[in-house]
Amino acid sequence: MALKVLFINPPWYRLQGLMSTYPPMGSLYIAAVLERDGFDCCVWNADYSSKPLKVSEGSSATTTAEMTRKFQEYKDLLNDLNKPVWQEVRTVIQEEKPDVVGLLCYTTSVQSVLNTAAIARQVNPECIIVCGGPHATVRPEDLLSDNSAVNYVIRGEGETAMLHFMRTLRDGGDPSGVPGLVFRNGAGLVSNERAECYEDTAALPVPAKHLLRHADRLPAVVFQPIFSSRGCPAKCIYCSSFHIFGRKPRAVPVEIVIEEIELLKKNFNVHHFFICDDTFASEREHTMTLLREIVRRRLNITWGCQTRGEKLDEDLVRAMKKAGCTQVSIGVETGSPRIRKLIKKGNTNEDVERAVALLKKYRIEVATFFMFGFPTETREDIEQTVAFMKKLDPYVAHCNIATPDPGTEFMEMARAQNLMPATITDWSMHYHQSPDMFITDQFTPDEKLELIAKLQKVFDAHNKRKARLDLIKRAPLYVRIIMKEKLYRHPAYLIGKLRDLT
Ligand code: B12
Ligand code: SF4
Repeated sequence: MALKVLFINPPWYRLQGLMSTYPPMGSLYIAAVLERDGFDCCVWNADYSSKPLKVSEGSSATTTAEMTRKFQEYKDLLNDLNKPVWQEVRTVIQEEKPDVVGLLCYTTSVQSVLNTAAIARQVNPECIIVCGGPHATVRPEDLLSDNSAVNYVIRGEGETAMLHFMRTLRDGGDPSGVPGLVFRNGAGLVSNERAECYEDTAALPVPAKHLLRHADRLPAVVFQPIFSSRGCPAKCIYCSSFHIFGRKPRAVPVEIVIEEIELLKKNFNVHHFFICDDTFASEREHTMTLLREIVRRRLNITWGCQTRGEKLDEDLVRAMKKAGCTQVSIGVETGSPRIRKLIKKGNTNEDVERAVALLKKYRIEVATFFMFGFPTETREDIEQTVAFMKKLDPYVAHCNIATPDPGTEFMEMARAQNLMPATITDWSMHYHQSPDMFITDQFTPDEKLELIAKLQKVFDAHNKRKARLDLIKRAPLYVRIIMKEKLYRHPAYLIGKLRDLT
């Protein structure tokens, strides 16, 4: 009998009364590789709900203040396994009956991963539990303490290592030689050397979205994310991405991206896509070829992407528009040139202004990310950032609290300035809406809370005004999208989206 693997993205937004539609793409890539080899796989995003919850994902900025307000509720849910969300985790594991449970672990979700593993162990004492993802890669020790139910961690890109691991289990062998594997051995941990990053991107599979649990009941928006490259050459001090993908951009061959788009159109009725590359157009020539191909094949799609200001020039933006681009997200982060230098953003305010102006010229919606609370950041720096946001006047402006994640230069800097403890055991407050972050030493604790609330209010007001105006101006377009994507079949999702405006 084929071994069954259940991949889970443990609940995190759900613990804050929100949901995320984004599927665990890493698990879907791995599941595609395993399926090809005869394994039975199911991928479950426990952060998606069919109930009408507000939708919090990259595109939703109005929920930021709400997440901060719900901090205590989040902590309570995290620590009480009798709550309905954990009962749901138990039920899904009971129904799917996996031999192997694969868990995606971010820094914020360590406790949620440990809870999910404990539940899986209760349901089936024999099952094998393996974790991967950004936090598991940098700090496997947090998941492999003596009382944890987790058996193994696989560091880095998981496709090849997980295949190797599963084949060994199938053959009744000992997986301890799998590259990137970390496991307990007596009092300590053994950590095998990682394999190189997937250099041959042509060998990467199309993510197996059909293996999502109840794929036929999910709205088209769940199927939107695709990738045209892995890896980002920039060195922003707060970013963890390089731990998984390295710094060398690796483009996915154009034919594979096109094949994936066609498949998603045909099988899941997707007409709008989100290209989630860390930095879209890192490899300009590859991107231009992809754009030309989308036009040549008359794919008739719309799409969004995320990139850096200096990557955009007029020829590229024109080609993006022609190929159906409707929305671009840019990591602006700050309006203060001093902070921009400190965080090694590697570009200037002028680069960002130029990019935003270009996108507006071609009527492409601009979403922007900002961060506050870096070490030494002063009131004046913050005022410069707010002024810059207003000057750019984007369609969406995300207000984030700068968060030092493990393995980043930002964490080292914070520790060197005594702004972060040397040892951290509870990672549950390490996220961009957490009132425990905002570590600059320029304010008293009360001033910080006041400032965070004020900033979130300014950004929320900006976003709601823009979204309401847009809804009025482009009502017929939204009706068309609802009809085309058959969103009327998912009223809970639509209500969740509309709740963002309240
Ligand atoms: C899209 C995205 C989101 C989406 C969806 C997240 C989701 N649920 O999947 C949204 C917007 C909801 C989101 C939210 C957040 N995100 Co985010 N996000 C991303 C982004 C841009 C792409 C994720 C992706 O699909 N990657 C592509 C896949 C193929 O890569 P992957 O997931 O890493 O998978 C590979 C390996 O990790 C491994 N692997 C993954 N899962 C598993 C499981 C097993 C069993 C095994 C063996 C291996 C394995 O193999 C995979 C294939 O090679 C990444 C940046 C990035 N480059 O990944 C940031 C990133 C993951 N996010 C990050 C952060 C900080 C957050 C937030 C904390 C932000 C916040 N609110 O404060 C939240 C946390 C949400 C949560 N659930 O805990 C950080 C994570 C840092 C960290 N140390 O954890 C990243 C790396 C960004 C960065 N530049 O630093 N995010
Ligand atoms: S541009 Fe984005 S992905 Fe690249 S290093 Fe900076 S934050 Fe990370």
